[in-house]
Amino acid sequence: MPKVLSQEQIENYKEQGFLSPIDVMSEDEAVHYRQRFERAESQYPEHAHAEKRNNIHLSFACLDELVHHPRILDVVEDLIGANFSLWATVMFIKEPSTPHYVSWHQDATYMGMNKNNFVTPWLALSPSNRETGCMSMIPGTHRAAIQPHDDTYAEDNILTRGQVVRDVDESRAVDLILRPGQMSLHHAEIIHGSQANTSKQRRIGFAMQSFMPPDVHQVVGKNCWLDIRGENLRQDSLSLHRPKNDLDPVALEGRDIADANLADILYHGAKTKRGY
Ligand SMILES: O=C(O)CCC(=O)C(=O)O
Repeated sequence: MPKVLSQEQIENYKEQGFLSPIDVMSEDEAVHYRQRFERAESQYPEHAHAEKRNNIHLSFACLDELVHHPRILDVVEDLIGANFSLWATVMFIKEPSTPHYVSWHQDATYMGMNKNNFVTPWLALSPSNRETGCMSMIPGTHRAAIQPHDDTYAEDNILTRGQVVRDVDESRAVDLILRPGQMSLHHAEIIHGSQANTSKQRRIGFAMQSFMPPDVHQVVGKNCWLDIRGENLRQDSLSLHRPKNDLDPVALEGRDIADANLADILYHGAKTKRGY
């Protein structure tokens, strides 16, 4: 029996490869989280910037709360079952009137897992729409194999390698419009991307990338995990500790290791490595 989603929503996710919008919290509550995050960001800028955007939930308590938000976890459970761990997070911020974009890609391409039945919730902490540069999905593309990606390293492309799938039928793209406090969820293999932020406000999206069931294992490189729901999930690898407060030294130590491991995975075999 699903906890939050209807059977129809679950079927839609399986069919389309994404689900959106899902209400997580009120707009007021989201503004509150945004304020807490932006306070921490300006107080500790060395822990949160464009090149220090991965695993940020290990630095700041407000983001740790979000990756444990019961409503998000209940929706994840409806999609992938009751046992899962968190692989990483990415804070995707597009500053006002900036050219940064995300090219068409499939997340799983460089994540190095044995199978790709996992899911990424993307929580909006600001309005996410065409003007601010929301994500767009190509429905059903998660059901085909991983497509060839060209690593462009294009300057304004905020993906690690600037990787892109060519010849995408953009006429089929669906924009995921979210108010603060809503999330979308997407499958590891769906083709998606996002355009530049042409508005006068920040676009802040917190990607919990990704929640994975216990039968998903790292086969390229090694990673650390934060166990989220279920028991004895990841005995074969380093488990991370939750921050008790901002910049909790034990959690931070885990972040340093997790960030380094993640970079080794995402740039495995690459000729060039960027700072994010
Ligand atoms: O935030 C964006 O615009 C893109 C995020 C993305 O590609 C992802 O979460 O997988």
